[in-house]
Amino acid sequence: MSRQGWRTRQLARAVAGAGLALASLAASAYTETSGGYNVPTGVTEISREVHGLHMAIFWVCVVIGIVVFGAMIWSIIFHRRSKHPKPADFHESTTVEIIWTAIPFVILIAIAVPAAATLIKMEDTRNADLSVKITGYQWKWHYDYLGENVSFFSTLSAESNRARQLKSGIDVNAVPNYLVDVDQPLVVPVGKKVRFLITSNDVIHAWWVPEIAVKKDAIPGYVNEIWTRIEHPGTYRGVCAELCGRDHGYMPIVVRALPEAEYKAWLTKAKGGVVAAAPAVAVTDVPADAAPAAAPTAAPAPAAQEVAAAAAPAAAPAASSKDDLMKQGEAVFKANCMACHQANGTGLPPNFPSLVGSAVVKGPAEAQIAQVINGKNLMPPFKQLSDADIAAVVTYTRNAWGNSSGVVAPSQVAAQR
Ligand code: HEC
Ligand SMILES: [Cu+2]
Repeated sequence: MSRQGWRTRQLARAVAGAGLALASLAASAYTETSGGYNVPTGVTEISREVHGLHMAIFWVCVVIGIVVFGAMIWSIIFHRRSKHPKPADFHESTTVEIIWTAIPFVILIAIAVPAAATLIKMEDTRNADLSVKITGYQWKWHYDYLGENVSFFSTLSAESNRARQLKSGIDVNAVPNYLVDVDQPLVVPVGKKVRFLITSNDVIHAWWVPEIAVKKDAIPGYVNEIWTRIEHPGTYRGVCAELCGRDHGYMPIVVRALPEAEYKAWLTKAKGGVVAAAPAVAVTDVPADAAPAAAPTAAPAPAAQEVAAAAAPAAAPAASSKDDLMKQGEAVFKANCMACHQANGTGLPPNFPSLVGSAVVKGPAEAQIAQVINGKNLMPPFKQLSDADIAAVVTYTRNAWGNSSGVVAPSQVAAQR
């Protein structure tokens, strides 16, 4: 076989390989609702419309691309200098100028009409069945079910948070839903119109969940509105879509859509303050992918609560309020402090000090409260937590792991704001 023939075959093989790779890429883009390379079709009327618009405009662009590049390539080949050494010399053709203004104009109008119709639909937040206020924080989300007296923070799941630490030694591929899992998902009912009021407490964030085609900026001092009506029970994940500082990549969003009855049950529990139990109620009707993620986060909270409740019934009022503070404080600690100070309080020295026997923890409560409210060096401020949560977490750190430095009341925190 000649060297030339061998080269040609190698080339043909490479081209065929690349073609196959492209074809499978295209196939994955079209078959998956998400996780592919295309905009997902999603699970709402709006998300399907957005997908349809995206595809229609994509094909318009493909046709324009073929026509424009075709004309260019044709001119380059058939009017090259060796064929036409003396170029044609013409200008100011009114007909051509009208045509190349009119055609793009018609194309733009043809695109704008359906796009505007969908945009108007997205903006129509009237007659919502429920409203949830979403507030962006550096770096977590807060959900407030308006009029229901249910509100909570949603932060990166403990597993992801541990794995993401520098030199954590954890294989992130082994962490389910790495960086797109949270401790407490936003729970909404299926088939109901849910209005979102989106704002921020600090810098600009953006609340983005591709499968429901909701992406809105969260801007301090403004309230943006948008809505969704999810058709299928399931777990839908998203992320903050506005560069918002150091941990921008670590404030994911999880929306769990439940059948109405299960949502009601969850809401009733949440009103009793047991928000962490959400996934436990949910697992029955959500797709299989949600179950493994739900189990580890869901299990410890109710169990811990039951144990604590069982252990405490006969305690005196003062002692029981300390127990309550410790119990609440542990939950607040796990959600906000554990990544740096570790579950057992020993921290990750030298950067993140141990709280076991720490001088600050043993010292006056005022100094420790001030440090938690305002932060210090690498420790971020936690002023967004309620007085009760700060009192609880300070009490917890002062009395867990062999520490014993007394109880802090919410009123002390309020006085130091
Ligand atoms: C992003 C990591 C981080 C998080 C999250 C964090 N801390 Fe800290 N914490 C630090 C760092 C760093 C210091 C040391 C600050 C300094 O003195 O420069 C510190 C110091 C402390 C100290 C004083 C310890 C000592 O001996 O100096 C206490 C008490 C404390 N943190 C409590 C908390 C509590 C309570 C929370 C949760 C509400 C929390 N921290 C969350 C990083 C963190
Ligand atoms: Cu953000």
